[in-house]
Amino acid sequence: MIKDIEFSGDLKKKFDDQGYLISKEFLDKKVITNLAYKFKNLFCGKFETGIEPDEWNWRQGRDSEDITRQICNAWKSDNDIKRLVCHELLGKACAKLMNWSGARLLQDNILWKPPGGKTLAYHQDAAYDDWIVPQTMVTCWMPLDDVSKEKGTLEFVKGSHRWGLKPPTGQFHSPDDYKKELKDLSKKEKKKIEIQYVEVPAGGVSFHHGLTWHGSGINTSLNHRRAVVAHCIPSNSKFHPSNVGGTARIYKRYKKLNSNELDESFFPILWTKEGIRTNV
Ligand SMILES: O=C(O)CCC(=O)C(=O)O
Repeated sequence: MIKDIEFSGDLKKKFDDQGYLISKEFLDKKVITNLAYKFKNLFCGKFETGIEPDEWNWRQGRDSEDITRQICNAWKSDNDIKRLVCHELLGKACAKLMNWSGARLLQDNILWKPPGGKTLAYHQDAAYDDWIVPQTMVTCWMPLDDVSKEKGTLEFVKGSHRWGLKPPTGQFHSPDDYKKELKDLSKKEKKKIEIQYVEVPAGGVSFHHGLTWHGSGINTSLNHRRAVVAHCIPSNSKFHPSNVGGTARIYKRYKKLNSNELDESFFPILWTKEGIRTNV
């Protein structure tokens, strides 16, 4: 289903230096076709498990056609998405890149940018998980279509994972200037911006560090741009005992009474070096 990428010294060093890694081959062709078909059902509200995803930011018939469509935690609603985002090799890749002893799924996203589909603002993923200790993350981004700059592919700022963590501000979905926060920051802190576009065939992959600045522009092509995303955290992460702002309002629903432990039913362990894994 997915390729076991060996993170040899060179690839690992590249990730450490750049804050991201891009590869042309990750998903099997069969998986791509099937998941692309599943996207339609999910955004129409047809959930094969009968369970609604945690966030559902675009609905067929309700929202404007040119918005980038997003669902968070589609794995709870669809078994094929679950098989992918909970895959052991995906967890292993994330853990190895981040020098963790294991990886757990914090959340998935499915993203569908239609022709003309609007921007997603530059941000750092780890800025959104201040309700987790340690506040860190790595993201595995898996396009189901060939992606390029003109399709509004994902883009990274090289080396920006060394700039420190900034709390999120501004509008995430469809801002007019999706680079505004990045430009403000680089001006204030005199940072050099070197952008890398993820340009790979369908079934490729990119991994990025939770501190890496990234975003995406308008899809100016006539074709759709779909991606499945897995956001992972260390397997031994806990809930922050007190932080409740932002997305914690949604995800702290899953906090047990008198415990900061993350429940595997909602935050499954994908891989650990001791061979521990949630039976999803
Ligand atoms: O696909 C995109 O345009 C944005 C994805 C993203 O922000 C992420 O995967 O962290």
